[in-house]
Amino acid sequence: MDGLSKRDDMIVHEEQPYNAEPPRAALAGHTLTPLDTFYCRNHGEIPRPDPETWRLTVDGSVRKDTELSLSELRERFEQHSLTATLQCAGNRRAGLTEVREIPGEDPWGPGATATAEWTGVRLRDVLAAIGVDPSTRHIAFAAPDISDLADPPQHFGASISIDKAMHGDVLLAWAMNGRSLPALHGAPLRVIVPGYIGARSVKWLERITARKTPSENYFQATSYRLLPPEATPDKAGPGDGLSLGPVALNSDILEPSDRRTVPSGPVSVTGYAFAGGDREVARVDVSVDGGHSWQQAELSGQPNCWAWSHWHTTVHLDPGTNEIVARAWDTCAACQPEHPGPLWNPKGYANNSWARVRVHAETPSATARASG
Ligand SMILES: Nc1nc2c(c(=O)[nH]1)N[C@H]1C(S)=C(S)[C@@H](COP(=O)(O)O)O[C@H]1N2
Ligand SMILES: [Mo]
Repeated sequence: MDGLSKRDDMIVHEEQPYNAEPPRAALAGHTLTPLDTFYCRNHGEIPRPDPETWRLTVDGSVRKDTELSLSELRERFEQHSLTATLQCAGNRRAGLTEVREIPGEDPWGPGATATAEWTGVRLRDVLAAIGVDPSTRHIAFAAPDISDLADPPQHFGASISIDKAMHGDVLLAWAMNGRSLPALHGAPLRVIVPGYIGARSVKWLERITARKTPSENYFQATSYRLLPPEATPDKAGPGDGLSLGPVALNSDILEPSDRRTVPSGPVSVTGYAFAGGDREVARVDVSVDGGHSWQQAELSGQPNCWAWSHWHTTVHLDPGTNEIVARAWDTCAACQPEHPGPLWNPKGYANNSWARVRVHAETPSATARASG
């Protein structure tokens, strides 16, 4: 698919447009997610701009409207690489769907997040070279893919504040894990807004606009906003609810998988934790008694504040059904909330409740008999 095939065991939420996440265990063991395992979130048909004729337009409150080709971007600006985690606002929505149904939204599991090393140029350098008016408060991004979630259908877009845009780690990226960006992930150029919900990292970027107000695009003004539980999404209009930007502290368990049978006794547990924003993961606790007692997991360490940390510990499981739970703490000493219930919202965003998997532990002899 588009010169990039995804692994066979992807959990496909939609074929058209392609929306898929890997099974949780596939994310375990690597800080950088292999390209065939990286989740994919699309709202319209995948565009295929011709990199030769493609141009990036920079307009709005700038000194002079400017068009840049890929080679001009490469030649005029210093190249910058950065490891950053992308996390969809709908990551772990399935936990909210269990609380109450969420019509029209796919029940994403914990795999709508992944990490890559992105290479490109700094948005800041491009804006500085073109000259942005001091009245500018927001930088908007636009892409050519059309989504019929908006009525009438609209192209995908987003915006971030000028302060975030001027952070040297916001990238216009053409490469991912050392390979040119696959079509599915936004070739020839995408934005990477580290620490923010994935929706702000606009793929197939074709226009950057300096503005006094946030983008009026459906995906900035209406969607990707957290509505109060009693709101009806169909009736929500531009500006309703909370705009989502920095990701909230989150974690999940990657191994063992949910509903797996494991030998009783010592069982290795791994997972990821992502602090979001520019915070870092400070600690991860794991419990096998519903949170009465906890043990601390070993953190692999984050490459930087924009990336997840993997973690690992060994728990002791008695024969029978066990629930393993995990919770992360960040450098603000914030902890994940225990239950998804109070977090429920009509579009199913930002579920960062404790991670839980249920596993069945069998005495090793029973397991050997079963598999022998
Ligand atoms: N042009 C465009 N950019 C987009 C999207 C999209 O549908 N169209 N989806 C966004 C969302 S919601 C997420 S979570 C990330 C997913 O990036 P990925 O598909 O490369 O994993 O892309 C973002 N950028
Ligand atoms: Mo997303």
